[in-house]
Amino acid sequence: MSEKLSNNGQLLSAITNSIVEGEPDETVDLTRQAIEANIKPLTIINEGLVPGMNIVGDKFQSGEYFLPHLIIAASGMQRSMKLLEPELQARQQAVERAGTLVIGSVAGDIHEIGKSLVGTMMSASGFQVYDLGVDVPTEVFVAKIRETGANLLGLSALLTTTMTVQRDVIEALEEAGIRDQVKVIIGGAPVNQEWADTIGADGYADDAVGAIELAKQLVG
Ligand code: B1M
Repeated sequence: MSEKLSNNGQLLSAITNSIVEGEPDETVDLTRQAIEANIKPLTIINEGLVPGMNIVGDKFQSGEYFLPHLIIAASGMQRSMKLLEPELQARQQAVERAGTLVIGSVAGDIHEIGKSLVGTMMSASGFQVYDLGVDVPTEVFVAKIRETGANLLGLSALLTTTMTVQRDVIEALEEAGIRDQVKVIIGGAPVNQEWADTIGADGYADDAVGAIELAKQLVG
């Protein structure tokens, strides 16, 4: 159990350090303290948890950390997200259904946290959300759009090797004759607006807040 930290900045830095040091129990405990200290959930995510994940990613890339470090860091963040999701939901005002979103991480990609954050925030902003999870086969996206009549599709890809699958999904929508019925939003660390333009997506968002703004522009 971590000692109680009173200062908000210290608390956020301690959350970051607990992720980097691979102490998931500590991460959860500090997240709980941050919620009790009335720090906004998005601040806890963006200034506490995500910087930690980025440092872990950099250390993995430089060879200092290995796969188990990524897995432990992700478990701390995911457990904290479970505490933060109701807080995120509670702080958004209930609004009229803005649209229906099908979202998932594309085939071959098991990165879950960013995709789930986008799904939660969209749901809290009034969208009906069908989260298909990770490593979603292309045909499952197409089938879910048909089944639900969703007007938005969100495709997350965290790897340079899976970002090309976002294009495959758009091509599959075209082949199925339903490309015109749905706006496609893409996101994830290796993608950008240029990639969205290249593959004919309707838009790219850098983060969850950007995804909500974009979705509202596209179907609001
Ligand atoms: Co992986 N991984 N990983 N990983 N991992 C990265 C992505 C990497 C950048 C690390 C690095 O080398 N620096 C690197 C990718 C390099 C590349 O291709 N460019 C990498 C690698 C190489 C791998 C493996 C290949 C490692 C291996 O096996 N040798 C492997 C691949 C597995 C697979 O998918 N097939 C792998 C595995 C894993 C774990 C399973 C261990 C774990 C994921 C656990 C889980 O999700 N349950 C993991 C983790 C944790 C990471 C890092 C460290 C953190 C990712 C994360 O959760 N970030 C990551 C490094 C990094 O990102 N700095 C890394 C926090 C999250 C809130 O941010 O997901 O970016 P993010 O989402 C953001 C935005 O991107 C955006 O909004 C979100 C909120 O702000 N966004 C969207 C995301 N989706 C969106 C969709 C939208 C809009 C916005 O609209 C639809």
